[in-house]
Amino acid sequence: MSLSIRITDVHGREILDSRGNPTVEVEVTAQTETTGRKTVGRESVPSGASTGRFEAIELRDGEERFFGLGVSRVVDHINKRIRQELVGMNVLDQVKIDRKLVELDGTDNKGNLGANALLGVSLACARCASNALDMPLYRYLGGMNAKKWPMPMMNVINGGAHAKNNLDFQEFMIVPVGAASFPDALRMGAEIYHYLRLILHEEGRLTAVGDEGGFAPEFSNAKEVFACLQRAVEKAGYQMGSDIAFAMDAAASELYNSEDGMYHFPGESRANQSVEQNLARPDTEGNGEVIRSAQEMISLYEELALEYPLISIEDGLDEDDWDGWQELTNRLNEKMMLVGDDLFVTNVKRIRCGIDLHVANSVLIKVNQIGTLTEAMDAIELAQKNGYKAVISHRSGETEDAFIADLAVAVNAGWIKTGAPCRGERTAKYNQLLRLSEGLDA
Ligand code: 2PG
Ligand code: MG
Repeated sequence: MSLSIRITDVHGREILDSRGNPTVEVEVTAQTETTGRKTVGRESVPSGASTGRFEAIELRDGEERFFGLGVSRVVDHINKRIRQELVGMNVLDQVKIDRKLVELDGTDNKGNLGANALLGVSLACARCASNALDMPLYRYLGGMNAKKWPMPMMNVINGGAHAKNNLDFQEFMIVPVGAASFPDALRMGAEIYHYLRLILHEEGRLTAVGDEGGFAPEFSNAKEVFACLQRAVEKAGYQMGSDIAFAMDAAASELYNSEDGMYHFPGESRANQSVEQNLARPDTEGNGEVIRSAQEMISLYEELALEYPLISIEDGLDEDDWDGWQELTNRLNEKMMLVGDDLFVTNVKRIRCGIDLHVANSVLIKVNQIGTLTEAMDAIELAQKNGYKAVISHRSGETEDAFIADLAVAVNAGWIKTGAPCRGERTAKYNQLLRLSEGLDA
């Protein structure tokens, strides 16, 4: 007889995320048949700012409260439609539960009940199951083979949609590739983060932080940022390349203009214009606006990689520029991780397309881009089986939930990006990894 832990209740509520916007929290309660014991699993749902066009739909109320961002309709879906269907199901049947959720929604993009409704319930079921089995979540999700701590990519300078500065690229990350353990990796990142604050302060730059906990000062362009990061790395006593590498998320879909097929850099343009004598620059149009073609974007990445130990570029080009991505992959595939975020949106159909076209070599995994745990794990499996790396990722709007830390270990992802080593919603994940790393071998 198989173990039966029946769902007795599903309860959703509206809570606040790290940006102070409403999001969904779900509690799933289940009862173990043999013992009568009741267990609760609670999970919440993150939210992006630079969202991909092909992501599953995050439903919002669109009414006056919370400037239209309320999720009371979503909560209603959870407490009525979804609850009604799930009560009585075995909480251990994650795949069946997720299929049921997808079927209940009935659309391709989860626009009916909302990916935020589905995901909250899906994750809370997994959490409830692991609690009921008295098993750590990573062990429940990954089984006996879950063993590897993920290398953190720590976003210490924020730009793009995550900050109000002139930086057009969204994320500048430090990666402690020389670390021997997760605690070492995190310590190295935190030390550099503090030296970075000191250096920014000495240079008269702002040390206020952006959405992901990284600093958000004014810089004119990516090269200036990396030069500053290098100063922080060296001041902290680390070797560039062997101890610390760099990674970035260009979030290029945010810069792409489909009308002219070019990438526009409004921040860099403003920064150039504010220089007293606006000297003509080779990459500047007559009107002072900085615009780059896909070819020029790739050349810029090549230049950056020549100067700095840049091991990963995420969303280097637009989410629909498959030709550009092929070129990008041809030119940089051997040198670094080319991560598809908006490009793949954790969707097996798009990842399959990328594999067939030899586009990118890594996949960013964001559970809320697709809406159920099973589909996210399918995406990870497809990527890994085809030699693509899986980078488990937070969103810029987060909660104190640390599910993704366990997920990264469960699937032996090897990589996680979850912001700066600062701010509770980011450190929640890192601190959970510290706990988990005590029991890991690799
Ligand atoms: C990204 C993410 C997370 P957002 O683009 O990779 O860093 O940002 O959640 O705003 O999409
Ligand atoms: Mg991204």
